[in-house]
Amino acid sequence: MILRIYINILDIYNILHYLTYFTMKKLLSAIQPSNQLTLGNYFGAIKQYVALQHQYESYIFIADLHAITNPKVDYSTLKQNKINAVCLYTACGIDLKLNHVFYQSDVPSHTELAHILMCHTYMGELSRMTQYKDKMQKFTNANGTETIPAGLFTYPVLMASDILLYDAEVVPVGSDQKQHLELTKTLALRFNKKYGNTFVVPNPLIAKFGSKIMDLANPEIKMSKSNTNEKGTIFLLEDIEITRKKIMSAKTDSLNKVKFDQLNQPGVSNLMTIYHLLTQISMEEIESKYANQNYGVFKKDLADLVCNHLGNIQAKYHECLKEYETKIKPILIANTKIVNEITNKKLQEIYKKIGMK
Ligand code: AQP
Repeated sequence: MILRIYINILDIYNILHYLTYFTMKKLLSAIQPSNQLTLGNYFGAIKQYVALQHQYESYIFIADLHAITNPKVDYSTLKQNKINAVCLYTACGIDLKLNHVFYQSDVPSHTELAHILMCHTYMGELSRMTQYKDKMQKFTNANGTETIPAGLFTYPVLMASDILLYDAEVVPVGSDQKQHLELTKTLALRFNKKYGNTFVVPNPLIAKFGSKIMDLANPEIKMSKSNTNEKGTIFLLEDIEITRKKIMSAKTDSLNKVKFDQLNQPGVSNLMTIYHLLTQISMEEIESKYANQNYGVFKKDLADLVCNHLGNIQAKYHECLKEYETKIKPILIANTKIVNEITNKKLQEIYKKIGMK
């Protein structure tokens, strides 16, 4: 009896969801499987997808084509990293049946539209992208810029294409992607002005806290999958004892005061942000809770929180991985078919607008 009521509630919930689906605004976002996903990806992106999945028609893909713009990407682990990313999405609470989750390289319209947009983007605009400049610096070797792939330079155009293909209104991202979103808006407006209304102009959705988790070893830089010092990055799938050590040895300062002051105490402020995101306890409350404690006590409590949280995600991830071939892959294949139909239609509309068809 109780079971039947529960099933009925679930049915009603699903029916309501599908009824509102057609009036829902569209959301699009993605993560590159260039390495294992990090705590930064989790707080800046994945957590937002989970929170918004019932309010938007969501397209959340694995950006494998973006991943290969990184000249250091390890091709031998790329396929497994893609699978891991999907299983991590699931483990973190993304419902694969509710959201369109797919691999970018399975949807050729992304690169086709990117070429069209590339012909409407200026070299100067791309040269000003700070992420390109940062990554270029990171990857420049003895040969100077000789070995920087052109794909890294044109990355923001592929990203604009990803977004504009779906008429997405909302793009949840970490704050490092804000400038790319600005370029996407510029390209949409430029195109609409030249060829008539074609693209929806999207807006980034950037969380107040967690939009830029900093590196634990160097809190002046963003935590990244590809940072050279792995001690500064928490990978979602790493051994939690390693995570604990990384938190306990995270760089702080000599003030020994748990205080949220990003300018003067960037290290401890970053740790407080993670603490806040996991507990919802405000910064003021955290400060008063640890007013008479040293950093060691605060770090130990934070390490317990993070390790607990990651432990739960990892357990669900391993369950999902076991079912990848039988349960997850068929859903991805079905999603890919739907998404290809949507994007082919949009692409044909674009070709007509520019006078090619
Ligand atoms: N440290 C971070 N804090 C908050 N958000 C972050 N994001 C990335 N790092 C942080 C957000 O995660 C989403 C997916 O990012 P991505 O994989 O597409 O590219 P990225 O921003 O270049 O991420 P990484 O980890 O720094 O990758 P690598 O090292 O390969 O370049 C985006 O919404 C991003 O803002």
